[in-house]
Amino acid sequence: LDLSTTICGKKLSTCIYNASGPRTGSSDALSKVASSRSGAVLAKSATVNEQTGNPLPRTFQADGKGSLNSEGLPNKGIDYYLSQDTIEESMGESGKPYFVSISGHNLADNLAMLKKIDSVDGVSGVELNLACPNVIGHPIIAYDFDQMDAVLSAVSKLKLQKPLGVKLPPYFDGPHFAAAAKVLNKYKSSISYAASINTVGNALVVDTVAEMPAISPKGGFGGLSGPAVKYTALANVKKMRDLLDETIDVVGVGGVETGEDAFQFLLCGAAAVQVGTKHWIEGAKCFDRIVGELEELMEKKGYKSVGEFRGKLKPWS
Ligand code: RRO
Repeated sequence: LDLSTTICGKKLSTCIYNASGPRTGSSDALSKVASSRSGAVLAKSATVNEQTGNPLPRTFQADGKGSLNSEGLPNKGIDYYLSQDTIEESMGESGKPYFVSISGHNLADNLAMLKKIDSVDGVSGVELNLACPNVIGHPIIAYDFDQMDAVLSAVSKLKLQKPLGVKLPPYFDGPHFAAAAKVLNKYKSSISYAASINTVGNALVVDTVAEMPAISPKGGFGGLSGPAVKYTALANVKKMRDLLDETIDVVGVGGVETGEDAFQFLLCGAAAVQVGTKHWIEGAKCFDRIVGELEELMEKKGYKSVGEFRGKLKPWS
């Protein structure tokens, strides 16, 4: 069976890999992903300098249906994720693509990090996170289409060598899908892929016993993830695949727990599928399990390669 795919011009041995976020902050964690059947390794969104993130408690795993986080970008700073020591400790002899993610506090920070990344050996591409919901006082960039345009305009002027992916928030309304896709298409020569979706911003989990929010930062509001967001994620992948230029790949992410979930994202047109919350809960062995389940399902359906069904969701009429 052929579960391989190509992202950013690099071959991934399997089309399943980790999302930026949980268990991606250190080389120790990343090395576990590299040793699994994950097709690539993607690091935690970085800022220019190391930071500890929001006050604890800042994560909550609700009832197996959803999870909430307001981590506030805890990370070791971009230099850590770009150091040859980190890359070697993380990737070992796996030969897999290594991607970094950035989520700067402002445009200047993002541009400075992109310039740094562009000259580092062993980095296959960069995911620009325009969708973090948890930085206090900073709205989600990709919900402000003028700001999104300004960021991508400045980024495109850098004429980067490294391929660029853009991490998007979930959209919910037709005109918003269209507006986001229009901005991305405008800069298609600078964008390799769009990853949909980041967490659903500003959800609230209430603790009945304590009569308090389940997490502390931002009055308890945080990004919702896990199975609760899978259908929103599938819709975003399908819409983006329909609206984006064919040269921009769509990477699907949101609530993937099983090989069957991954299959559904691939049907909707995802070039690859990332796993965030389930990786957080289960650890890196989730990649072995999910890839195995996808293989089983493909065998049952008689598919030999992902290309045979990718993007082929059948219409009702
Ligand atoms: O670190 C976080 O709080 C965080 C980030 Br940067 C993000 O993009 N999405 C998310 O749910 N949490």
